[in-house]
Amino acid sequence: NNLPTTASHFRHVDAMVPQPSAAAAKLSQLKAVVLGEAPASEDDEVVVPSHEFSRQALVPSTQKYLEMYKSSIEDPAKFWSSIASSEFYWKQRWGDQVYSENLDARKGNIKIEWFKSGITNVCYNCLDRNIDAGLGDKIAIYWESNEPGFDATLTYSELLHRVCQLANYLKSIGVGKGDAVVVYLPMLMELPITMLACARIGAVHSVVFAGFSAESLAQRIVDCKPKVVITCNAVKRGPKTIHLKDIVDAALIESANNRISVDVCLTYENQSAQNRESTKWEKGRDVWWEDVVPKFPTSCDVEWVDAEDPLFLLYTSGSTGKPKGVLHTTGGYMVYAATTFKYAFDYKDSDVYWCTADCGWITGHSYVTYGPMLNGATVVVFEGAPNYPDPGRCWDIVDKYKVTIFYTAPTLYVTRYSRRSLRVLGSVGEPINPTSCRWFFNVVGGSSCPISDTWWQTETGGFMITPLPGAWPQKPGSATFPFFGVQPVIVDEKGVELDGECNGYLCVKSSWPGAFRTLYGDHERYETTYFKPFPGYYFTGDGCRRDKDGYHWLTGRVDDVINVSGHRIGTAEVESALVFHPHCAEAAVVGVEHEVKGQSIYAFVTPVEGISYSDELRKSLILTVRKQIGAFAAPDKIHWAPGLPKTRSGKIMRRILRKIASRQLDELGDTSTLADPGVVDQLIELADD
Ligand code: 6R9
Repeated sequence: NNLPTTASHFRHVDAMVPQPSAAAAKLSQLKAVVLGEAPASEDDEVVVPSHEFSRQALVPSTQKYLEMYKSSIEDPAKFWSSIASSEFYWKQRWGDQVYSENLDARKGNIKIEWFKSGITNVCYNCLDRNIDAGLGDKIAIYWESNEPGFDATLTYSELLHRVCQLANYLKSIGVGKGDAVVVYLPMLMELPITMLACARIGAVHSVVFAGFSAESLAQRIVDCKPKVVITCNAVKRGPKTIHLKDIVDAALIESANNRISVDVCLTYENQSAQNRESTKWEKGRDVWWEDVVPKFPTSCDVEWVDAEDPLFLLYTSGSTGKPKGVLHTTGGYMVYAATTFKYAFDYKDSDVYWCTADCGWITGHSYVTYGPMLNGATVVVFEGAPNYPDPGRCWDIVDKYKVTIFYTAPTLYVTRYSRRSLRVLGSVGEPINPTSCRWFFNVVGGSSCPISDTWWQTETGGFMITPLPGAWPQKPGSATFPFFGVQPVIVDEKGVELDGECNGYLCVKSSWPGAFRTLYGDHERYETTYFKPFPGYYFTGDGCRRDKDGYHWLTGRVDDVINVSGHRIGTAEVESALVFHPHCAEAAVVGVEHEVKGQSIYAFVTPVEGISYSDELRKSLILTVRKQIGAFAAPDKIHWAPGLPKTRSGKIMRRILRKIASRQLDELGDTSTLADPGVVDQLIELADD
């Protein structure tokens, strides 16, 4: 019997429910929040949803949340199958078992399956099903170009036609069920179109964020061996033009050196950035999208797939060098992405929704493309940079499209515009500190929009700990409580579950439909990384604190992963990029707190013998990282290191490096176990500010 026991969990849940009188007492604190004042302790700052908001919300009260949550935990099979069957189209219903799971490596292979033997298609559910329900003429995508004043729209019917044309083209070149398709596109409409076209024919898309370098792209191509790579010639981001096709060309040369050749490079001609005459071209391999795709029919039969057939691969950083291919399957992901979207944003048919994430990250998969479109939502897709041509651009877009739900990373922007249309705000990617949260609430939301601080990961497929606006009094900076069906636990270093108020490692017991099923081609690494550290649990890699009222406060990664502006980067990845430089003997990378980016990358570098420190070397090291990974992973700081603090067994003591990087020199702790304690003094001397 896989059913988790709920008794101990509900001790917290019951403790979580604020008593009505307590909630009323907190109202005076609400006033303080609106006025922008912070109470003495962040744990005591409570924002009660407005009566008006709660009244119309899908989950209008704490009580209702608890009812639904309880039923989702007590009988996950019933809870999820009732949603799956009432809100989605299945060609054939799943078998007797709604789900089966083993999260305990001691009992055999880790396995998670949901809706197995159910036959469906995610693209059909996003488009055909909604069109059949009368949404054909509803706007699916408002596309806003990098340049203000250039835009385009697609209705659901138009989107379906475009998707079918591309799906038909892909079939014509032999792409079929289970084949990988690597997508290296910016935020053009063609990006969601490509994702949906792959889903329609059962192909597995692997979108690579178009800020990754040729080397990173090649690494992903070599790992998943696609038949086709889909890209565009160039894109403008802010004032800069980025020649994506050149990067793909270099990546394909690199892949060929690793004996992986790609037959077709389908290239969209993005005329606003570059014309085809000036685009380098390899005859026989390269094909212009505009020359072939529009010639194909606008309807295309759906490839019906099993709920456990793969939908997509998305590479993400871990604590070792090689990116991991996170694999999501069809049925569970579909149900989970759609349901989390609906409840966490309190979605209504009349909403206009904008998520600023790029489809190159999980947020763009679940909450630009799949979650919203499964709900038949109108989505804004923005090509450009949030501060171009000026810092007010985001608010221009909010006003232009009358955006009602705005989901973004908690980075501060200057504000000048009215945001009358906004109804719900969402935030993701990094801990949002109470000050930014207060700002987001007071200034952006006009003190009336609830904020959904959504905690989740590439691996989880969708929101895991998130406020349901309307249901819960919020605490700025806390992701609050688990979504339906999610059982978060906080464990100590021995893997013992902690009760009540506590601080420790965040794990999840029992599976949820959106969970990833494996790391592509490396199930063993899947088990080792996520399920072996705390046997019996999925380990998230994050630290978490639970306060006296049961609210969850994420405290950041506890492994060697850095979060820069919501982009996840492994320290090991940056280190291997640095040592790729012929003059770098050794490198150690840590994250330091950064006011705007959350964290920034700080690198300690030991040059090879005979090479001295110079500004030139510094610049060329940074350039190497940009080339190896991408500009977003470039270190903000290079700290010269004649030696690195290592234990006698040779392990770099990052704890000490983190303290040096953040200049907390009085907190270095015990350095006596180092092989050479003298290196610490050298490093402090070389700290140049
Ligand atoms: C969705 C996404 C996952 C890591 C995760 C955690 C951090 C995400 C957060 C948050 C605090 C939040 N993270 N949301 N930390 N509060 N609301 O970002 O996926 O790129 O895989 O990163 O991001 O550290 O483990 P991904």
